[in-house]
Amino acid sequence: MKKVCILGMGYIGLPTACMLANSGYEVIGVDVDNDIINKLNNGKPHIEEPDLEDIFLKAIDAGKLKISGNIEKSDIYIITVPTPLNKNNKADLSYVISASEMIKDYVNVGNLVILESTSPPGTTRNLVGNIISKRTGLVAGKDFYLAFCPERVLPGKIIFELVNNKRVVGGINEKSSELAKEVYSSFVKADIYTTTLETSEFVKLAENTYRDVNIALANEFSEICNEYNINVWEMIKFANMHPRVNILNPGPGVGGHCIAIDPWFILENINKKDTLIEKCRKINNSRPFIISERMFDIIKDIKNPKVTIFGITYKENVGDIRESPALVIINELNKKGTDVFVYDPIAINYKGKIYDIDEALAGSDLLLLFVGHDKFKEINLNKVASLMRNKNIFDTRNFFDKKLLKDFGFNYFGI
Ligand code: SAJ
Repeated sequence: MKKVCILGMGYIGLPTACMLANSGYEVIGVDVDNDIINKLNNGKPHIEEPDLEDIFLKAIDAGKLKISGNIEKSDIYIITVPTPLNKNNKADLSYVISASEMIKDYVNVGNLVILESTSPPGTTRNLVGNIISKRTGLVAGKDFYLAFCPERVLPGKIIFELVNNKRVVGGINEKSSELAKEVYSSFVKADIYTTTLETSEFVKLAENTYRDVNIALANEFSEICNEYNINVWEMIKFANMHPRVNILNPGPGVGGHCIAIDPWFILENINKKDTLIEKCRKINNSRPFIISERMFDIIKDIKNPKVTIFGITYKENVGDIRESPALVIINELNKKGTDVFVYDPIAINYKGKIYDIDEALAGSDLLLLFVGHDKFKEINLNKVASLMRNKNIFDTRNFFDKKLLKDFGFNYFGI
């Protein structure tokens, strides 16, 4: 039985470790965070994700998955650590470097090393590969095998998509690609395609950049439609009836740890200036400021206004608030000394206060809907209307039924 060591027990590492452990591998999941290790060793995943707890407990109970702070000698090493963006819009590869440093003393002839963390093209070869080769004297592709295997899973559907999404894996040579493919074939039901290291690194970035550019176009359409007095949502709905058109939705900005970050990685080491990709990033980054200006316009004549924000996560129905555009708006409101009351029944790790719905709405002058969690569908609009001082609703997601809101006496504002 082959042994796999996975570094980084986060959103990707932990589910992947469980999958491999339940598919016949002996897996050791390593993390540098003692809180995460303790939680996992107490039988509780630290991530909320459908079905994760079940597959985690199955792997632990079968004795196939072990969680630890230390590396163990293995046949396969998989790096799934974060690659955040630094202040200069460059990839912070410090976690990839330290993970490579951690395994470099263990990698032996015939082993396979896989990088799964989203990274700028060239990272697997020039960073991971070089750190190991320099230390061990082993040549990548000859003495040990090296591959990049990006994931494509959607938060909220991670377990389902890990099994059912097609994958593209890139090796430093054909043998590396084939060995990496074999690892993922143990639990992936969809096709797995092989290519070069740098192509697979770029494919991952291109996917998220495509989405970012598409959303930027939708956001630009929304600005232009405002000038023409056209409802952008209706316009997009009709345009998407064309068999080859699929415009995404405008909104209050693009958040999360993927789409708002990955396009910058493409631009990191290139000479080309003035790219479409950068312009689109800027359009999407400007959204919370545009929404905030409109919001101040709605409440400009109200003395000491109280604003209620519904939903502060980076998107609907997830608890993650990383890079959420809502945090930008809250900051803008705080800067202007406006009272902000947040209501979000599923957000986790928010440093500010989250109120219950009645407290958040009592005497409010504006309800700003930032993300449309399914839970908000159960809200009693009659009660909302009775609690608010001024019945203004600014719906940035086209979530509410505009006509219904008007029937309840609300002033409706959309994008
Ligand atoms: N958003 C819009 N309009 C839309 C769609 C999304 O404004 O029409 C906003 C969302 O509100 C959110 C952000 O964009 O703030 C990103 O949301 P998302 O659902 O598009 O993407 P993520 O970040 O949750 O997951 C993406 C996925 N990539 C693609 O769909 C190409 C996922 O498959 C990737 O695995 C993930 O990034 C990742 O880890 O890279």
